[in-house]
Amino acid sequence: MTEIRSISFIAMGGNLPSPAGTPLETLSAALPELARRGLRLRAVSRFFATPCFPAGAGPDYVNAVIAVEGNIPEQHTLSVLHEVESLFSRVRDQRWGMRTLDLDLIAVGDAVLPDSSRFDTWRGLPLEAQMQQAPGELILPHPRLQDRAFVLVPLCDIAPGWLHPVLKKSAREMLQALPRQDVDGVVPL
Ligand code: A4P
Ligand code: MG
Repeated sequence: MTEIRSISFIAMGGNLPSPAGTPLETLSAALPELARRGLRLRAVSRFFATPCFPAGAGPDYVNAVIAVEGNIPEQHTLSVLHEVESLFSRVRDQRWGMRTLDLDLIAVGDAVLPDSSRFDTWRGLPLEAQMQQAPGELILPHPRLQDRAFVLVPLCDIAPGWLHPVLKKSAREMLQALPRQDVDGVVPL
């Protein structure tokens, strides 16, 4: 049976225009679409301009993080995210390629999925392999959240005290561990 968990965090990102407009307009337009599909938005971070990672691989992104409340199974949430990505013309061609809208599940309560050993495998994957391989199953928490200022800065906007269930560090502590220049590159819009 799928366990029920009550707070989820979703990271939003985009660096290409969509039919809704600029990345900022696309992310804004995605919020009511998520709500219309039953996700109860409890908090929305500010929107940030962030340098593309890897550097030089495309235009700057707009990123944000939202908190969603409710007892929705994570597979259902993921399918809602994919549906809303397609609504804004997301085409999956290149892994880590440019995109109109990327919606990633960052965490669902303190769930570790599919289990802690497979989570560790994905988290420990060298950068080269991460850029080639996409997991066929849901990995939670998102295996790269602790490395990314473009996730942690917005997350700290709405939930600085959220505790990573494996690393046992708060969002604020993970952010403080990042290089200063990564954090300074994330600029509120
Ligand atoms: N999947 C497994 N776990 C998850 C999860 N926790 N959340 C599966 C979402 N999806 C998850 O995802 C690939 C597969 O992972 C899916 O089948 C899903 O079921 P995808 O969204 O199709 O592929 P992707 O977007 O290329 O991969 P991913 O992992 O979302 O990419 P990243 O790592 O998020 O990188 N630079 C800046 N500044 N800002 C950004 O937002 N984003 C990326 C994308 C690169 N550079 C960026 C940004
Ligand atoms: Mg994604």
